[in-house]
Formats: sequence, C-alpha cells, structure tokens
Amino acid sequence: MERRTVLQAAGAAAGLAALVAGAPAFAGTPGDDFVTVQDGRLVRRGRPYRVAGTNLWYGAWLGAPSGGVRRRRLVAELDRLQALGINNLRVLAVAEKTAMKSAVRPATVTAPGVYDEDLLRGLDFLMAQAARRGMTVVLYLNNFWQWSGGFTQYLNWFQGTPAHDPNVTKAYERFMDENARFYTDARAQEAYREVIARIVRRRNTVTGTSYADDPAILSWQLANEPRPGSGKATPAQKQAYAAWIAATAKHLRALDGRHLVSSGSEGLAGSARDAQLFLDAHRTPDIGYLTCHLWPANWGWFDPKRPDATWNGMMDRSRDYLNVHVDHAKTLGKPIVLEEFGLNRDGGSFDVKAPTTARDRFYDAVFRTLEARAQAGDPVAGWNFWAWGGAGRAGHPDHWWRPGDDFVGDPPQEEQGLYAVFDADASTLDVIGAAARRLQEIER
Ligand code: IFL
Repeated sequence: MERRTVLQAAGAAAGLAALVAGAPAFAGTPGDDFVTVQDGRLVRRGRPYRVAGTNLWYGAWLGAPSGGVRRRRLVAELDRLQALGINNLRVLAVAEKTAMKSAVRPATVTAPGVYDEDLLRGLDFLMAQAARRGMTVVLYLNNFWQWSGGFTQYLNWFQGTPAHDPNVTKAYERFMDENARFYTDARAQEAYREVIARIVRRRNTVTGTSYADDPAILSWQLANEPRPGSGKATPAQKQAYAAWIAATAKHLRALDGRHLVSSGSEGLAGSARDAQLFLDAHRTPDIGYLTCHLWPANWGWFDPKRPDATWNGMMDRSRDYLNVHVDHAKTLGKPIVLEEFGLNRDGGSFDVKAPTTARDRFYDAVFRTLEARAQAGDPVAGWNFWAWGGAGRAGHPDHWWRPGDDFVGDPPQEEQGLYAVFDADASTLDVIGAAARRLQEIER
C-alpha cells in the first residue's frame, strides 16, 4: 500500500541480535496434511512445501450463496489458477462494515459480534473448492488498511473516532498513527479475538470440518500489512506493535496448535524501516514463518511513465529488498514467503488491453531472485503475486469499484486494473506458469 509515500531502500541492519530463542515447535510427521515448519522449511506430507500463490482476497465474496453466478466464476478461476500451477491463495477472512467510502461492501462483521452468514458461507465454499484442488489458503483476519474496514473500523466502534478514509483525506501518515492505537485498545482487542475464535472454531458448512481441523489452511495471518504506525513510529509504538504480534500469535496457537501463524507484515517497509523491529516482532516461536511484500511503484522506486529512467534503480532496490529479507529469515531460522508484489501496466494504464512489458520483466526478475536463493539452500518458501483479476473487469471508465461490480484483485481503494493480473494477460501468465514449475523443481 502507501502509494504516496516514498520509502528509502531498506538498509541491512548491522549488529543485529541474531540468536533465535528456539526453533519453532511446528514439526509434523510424514503423511501429515498440515503444513509445518522443520529446519527452517515449510513441509507438507513429509516433503518441502513451496508456495506458488496468488492473492485472491475476494474469494469469500465470490463464494457467497447470494452471489449466484459469482460462484461459477470462482470455480472457473480456481480451475484456471490450478492449471497455471498455483497451489496457494491468500484470502481475506473477514471485513468490517464501515462508513469509509473506499471499503468493500457488504462486510462480514456488520457490528461487533454480528456476522453476515452469507459471506461466511462464501468462505466455506472457497475453502472447500481450494482443498478439492489440493491448494492451501492463508487466511488473514484483519487489515491495517481501510479497504475492508480493519483497524480503523475497530477504533470507530470502540473509541468513537471517525472512520478516517485516507483516500479522501490524503493524510496517510496521520491515518497510520491513528490505526496504531488498535494494538493497545483493550476492547478492540477483545472484539478482534472474538472474531478470531469465531473463524477458528467455525464448522465449514460445505465440508463439515472445523477450520481448526482443516489442513488446507496454511496459516492464520494476524492482519494485512500491520504496521507499528507511520514511517516515524515511536519506540512506544514499536514496542506495542511487537507485543501485539507476540500476544496474538500466542493466543491463536493456544486456540489452534495445528496451524502455523504468520503476521502479514510487508517487512522493512512496514516496520518503519527498522530491521531490529522486524526481527524482534517475528522472533516469537508462535510465528511460524516470515512474510514480506514488494511494491516498487508505491514506494517511489519506479515511475511507469518513465520506465527507462527508473528501471535499473528500481531493480537494484528490489533485489536488495528481497535479499535482505531472506537474510533476516536465515537469522531467525524461519522460512519466508514474498506474499505480495506487483507493478503497473505499461504507462501506468489500468486498461486490460494495455501491454505489461515492464510488469512481465519485473515478475520474472523477482521469481529468479527468489529461486537463486532457494537453490542456494536459503529459506525461501515461495511467493504470492498480487493479485488475481482473472475474468473480472473494471465496471466503469474511471476504473473505480462500486458495490455490485466485478472484483478484480485491486481493492476498492485503488483503481481496478492497477496491479491485477487478468486472464487475458497471456505474457504475464506465461511468466507465472514457468516460475511455478521451476519453483517446484528446486530440490533443496
Ligand atoms: O492494494 C494494496 C493492498 O492494500 C496491499 N498492499 C499493496 C496493494 C497494492 O497497492 O495489501
């Protein structure tokens, strides 16, 4: 996120406390369908498990019984993804109902303790369809950003603060600092944990299996892109953030000890560029693996209107960002997944007909950088590109989503077509398909 903020290249942190408190206790047995962590690797059914994934945050919305034909679209999308070699989906489990203009509608939690069963059944359907295809799913349970209500809406409920939509105010730094209050608001935390328990203990209405017993869940994820505050987060904010990750991960593991827990962090870009914070926040043995996200245009490293002038610098910073995070994963002795990355269509167009020359090159370079580290035996567990747009199409010439329009992967706070990969993007699909095959061929 944060398209309007320029982040500097993240520097490697010198003198980091490198010791891990202890290897995560997630060992599984051969034949075990649950994904576990062994010796710094994801493992499933006794073999290394590598994530060749996409982001499909709106899966529950497509699966909802009230959506009618949307279910058919979901089934077709999953078939397409499976044929492409995709084995993992990163999905939003719940959205909170909010007055913010750039948030998705309808929402799962319509008021504290009140749930939209239609969307929960949509999630059930998605989970059943993913499992049927042998795919795993990362379910995130909250959002730092406004597009699903998220932290902002919890604060509106429990502190009475206005539901600040930064798309309207453009005050992103203020928005981030306000949202950091979520970590220390006791009533918001209680409500959030109620939601967590509701999902973890839910019995899937399609499969009859409880979510806690469903091996198709790769991990419970605390939130999408949680941050300690703005880029200038204070020591107290950082402390609250790291404490929240540790406490929530521990809580989740106590509720459901069979599934991994991940944070949903962007990495350094979401840690106020503080490598020590990133490491400390993920040191707890209750966090099974690390995550990072890579957004060169959002961070001001790339200008789609000046691709030639900005390409080399962008690629240097991107490779560095990836390598630094793999190094951090090594330091903590945990696997890492690059679970979001993307780049604009040529010229910054949102039009599905615009070429994707730079995006294709970027995807390929990202895949190859990760593969090289995986080949070298480093703890790269895979990737999820952002995002699957599939057969969806923007509903309006201004490319802004309105309720009832197709979902295309770009959430409602961004233009439809900004980063989505459509089923018509043949060259990008070729790059992704080839990378998925190469990833599964890595022997180490
Ligand atoms: O849409 C954004 C999403 O909120 C996110 N990260 C970056 C995406 C693209 O800007 O999680």
